[in-house]
Amino acid sequence: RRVPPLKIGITCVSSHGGSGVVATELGLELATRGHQIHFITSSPPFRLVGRDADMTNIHFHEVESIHYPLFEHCQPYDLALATRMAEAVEKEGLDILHVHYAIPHSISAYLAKQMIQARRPTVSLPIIITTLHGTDTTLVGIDKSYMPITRFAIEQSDGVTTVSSSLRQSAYENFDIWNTDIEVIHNFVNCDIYSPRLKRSEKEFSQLRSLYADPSEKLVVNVSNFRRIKRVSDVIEVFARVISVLPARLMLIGDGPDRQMSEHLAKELGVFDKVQFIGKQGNITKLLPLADLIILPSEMESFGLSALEAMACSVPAIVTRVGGFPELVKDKINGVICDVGDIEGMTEATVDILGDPENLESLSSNMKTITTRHLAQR
Ligand code: GMT
Repeated sequence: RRVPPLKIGITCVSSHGGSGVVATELGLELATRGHQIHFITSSPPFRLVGRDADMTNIHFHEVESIHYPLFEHCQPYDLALATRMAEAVEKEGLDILHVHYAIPHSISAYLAKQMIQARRPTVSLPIIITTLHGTDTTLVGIDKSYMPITRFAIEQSDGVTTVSSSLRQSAYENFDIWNTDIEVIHNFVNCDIYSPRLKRSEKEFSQLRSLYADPSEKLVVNVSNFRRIKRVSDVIEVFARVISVLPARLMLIGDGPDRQMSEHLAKELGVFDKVQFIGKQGNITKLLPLADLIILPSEMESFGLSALEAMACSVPAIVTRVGGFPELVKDKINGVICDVGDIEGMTEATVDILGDPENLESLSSNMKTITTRHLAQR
């Protein structure tokens, strides 16, 4: 069904995180289909910066919040956002405000709508779509200081989506909103940019890979924001056991609060020279295809976008039995699912995959078919 061109405001966390990635990719895809996309964010979304894509239908509205000494501990960004949203709706005639994260984005959208209704009753009101990504529902949103307002924002939205069935269930349970219609729309990746050995010759591929591992070594990867919940230390523990069995290197992409502790652990376990902490990277689509395996041992993951990104590059994933992971990874078919903290289980799975070329090949090819099917259904 062809949808007439719409004017869509998109708000997301622009500095980091899978939710911003999904929001950006959605905006880009909608723009290529002729819709006018208006990002209303504090800065241009990080995946948009330097992206070689057609920006014809993409617009950006920067949310500037003042830094006033009186608000030393609480710059009221959500109010500045509501103001900018209302302006964008009035000026551009936006049909939809699609917000990623209930807190604070959904609340700002609600306020914007109220402002327009009160001041400009002739302006048609936008539809508010809220996409829940996880932390807003499973952690911050259920903190008692935010719970009632988050529930209110979800209930006031015209449409609510979650990135996995597991997250929908948590939203129903945590907020007791059983009468709210929540649609599950799984995260997705753009297979034109996430693909095995992306448009690169064997020579170019080997050259790039040699920066991170020797040809005789397997390359294991983890992508995270180094928050405690990501359990990067488990990856290092597993890796330290694995290299006593087979030659390998570990590439840790990302940065955050646990990075120092992780570096310390790698030193303590005597594997620091085999672990590369490469920080935040803009060229993740080039790095992921270099890996043989991704390990994501998170304590919670409403979806686990990094697993899907790696899988789209034919890299099998070892993940934990939490949140949305089991909706993406099929145990022993396109990856392996272990319990949280099961270092021995993850080590065994890693050795089984990396030490057996046939197993690795079979997981990779199964995964490609399943992932492609999963994406094509969207
Ligand atoms: O996991 C984070 O710390 C970042 C957060 C975000 O804002 O991107 O991730 C959440 O949303 C992603 C995109 O939908 C999901 O892939 C992640 O699983 C989810 N994180 C958690 O549920 C902890």
